[in-house]
Amino acid sequence: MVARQLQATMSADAPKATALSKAEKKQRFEDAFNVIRDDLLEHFSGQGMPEEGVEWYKRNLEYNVPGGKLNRGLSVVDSLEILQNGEISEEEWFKAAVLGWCVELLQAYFLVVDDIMDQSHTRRSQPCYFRLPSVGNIAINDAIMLEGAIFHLIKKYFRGDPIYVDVLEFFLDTTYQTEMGQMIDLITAPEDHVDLSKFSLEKHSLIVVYKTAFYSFYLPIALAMLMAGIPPPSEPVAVPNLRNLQSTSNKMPTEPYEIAMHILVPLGEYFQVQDDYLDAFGTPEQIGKVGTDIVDNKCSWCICTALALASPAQRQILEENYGVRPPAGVDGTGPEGLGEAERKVKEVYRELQIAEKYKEYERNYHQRITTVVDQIDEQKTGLKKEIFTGFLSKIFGRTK
Ligand code: DMA
Ligand code: MG
Ligand code: MG
Ligand code: MG
Repeated sequence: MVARQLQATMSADAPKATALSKAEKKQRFEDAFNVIRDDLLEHFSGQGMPEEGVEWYKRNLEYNVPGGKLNRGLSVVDSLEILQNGEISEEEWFKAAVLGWCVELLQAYFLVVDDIMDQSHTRRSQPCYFRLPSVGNIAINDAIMLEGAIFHLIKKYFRGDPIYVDVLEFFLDTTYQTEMGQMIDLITAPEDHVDLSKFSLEKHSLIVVYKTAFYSFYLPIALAMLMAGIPPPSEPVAVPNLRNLQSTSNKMPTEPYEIAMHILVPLGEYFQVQDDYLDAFGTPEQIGKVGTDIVDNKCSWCICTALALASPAQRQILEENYGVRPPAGVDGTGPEGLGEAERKVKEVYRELQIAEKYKEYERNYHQRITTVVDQIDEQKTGLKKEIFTGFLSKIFGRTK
């Protein structure tokens, strides 16, 4: 069954990737998920696992992996195609899709545990996985299995390939960086002690670059670069100066992976600022989740920006109402809507025009990233500007 599906995905008369529309490319990528899921289930079942376990694992995979925007996963295949000027064999396409789905598995793993730690309610317009009555704490092991699945798949499809160890290293390094970011995110937001003086835009940059930018932006593009034969860096790639992210004065590096890092780290920062903005200003229908940053006492871009602008009276209101949990049952998902404290914080956000500040930030960031991308020397580096502009246009102005 799996072999047949794989063959169909890879057959010689399959359409040339570049000839497909955006929707068709997405569909093709989504179809590859079925092959990958069946690989994992077949291997699991082959260990002598009971049918009940196979069903459980299948639900874990189907509930948590495929339902997102797929920007991260798709950008592996899209970028490889761009880097090779559309010259991509069926086998290469499928291997890139495997890596793309591995990035989506990593994302699913982080999200399942993130929702437990953030005590979120909904994700991708459905209840968070751990909220399913039959799941609960089993979600923790299920998340860890999603991570394990990545390494099983990489081994299955890349063992013996010259880039095998580099691929593993990229996954391991970015996973560790994400965990560091999640840790700082969590300890900066203690549940029992609100101290707004711990928040600043600098702290915010540090958190979001580590928790989001590396795995969401650098990882997929670096994987595509590896597959395209761009030799991996001999030294670990330096993280750009975070204090300087918003200026164009960071010097443009010359090594391809450093250039990618130089552009993708600010892009990832911008993406997480959008996530923070949408947490407070997006509707649950739009974003598929109910925002929890205010009640969770998170060091979000919105509160950091508000604190920089607030009058003493407004600061007082923020001090009294930020990080205050509403009464049981009031969680923004029911008819009662938001708790009183959260409403008051949002009122201050409105007075301070945080939404307008965000639009301004977005315009500036777009401008800055475009300026840096323009400086890439495609001949010398083997890179293509389009990888970065493509990623930027996928997320610019997003509302979900
Ligand atoms: C998410 O940060 C970061 C990771 C590594 C999952 P977040 O809690 O703001 O994400 P979300 O708003 O999607 O819960
Ligand atoms: Mg969260
Ligand atoms: Mg979180
Ligand atoms: Mg968020």
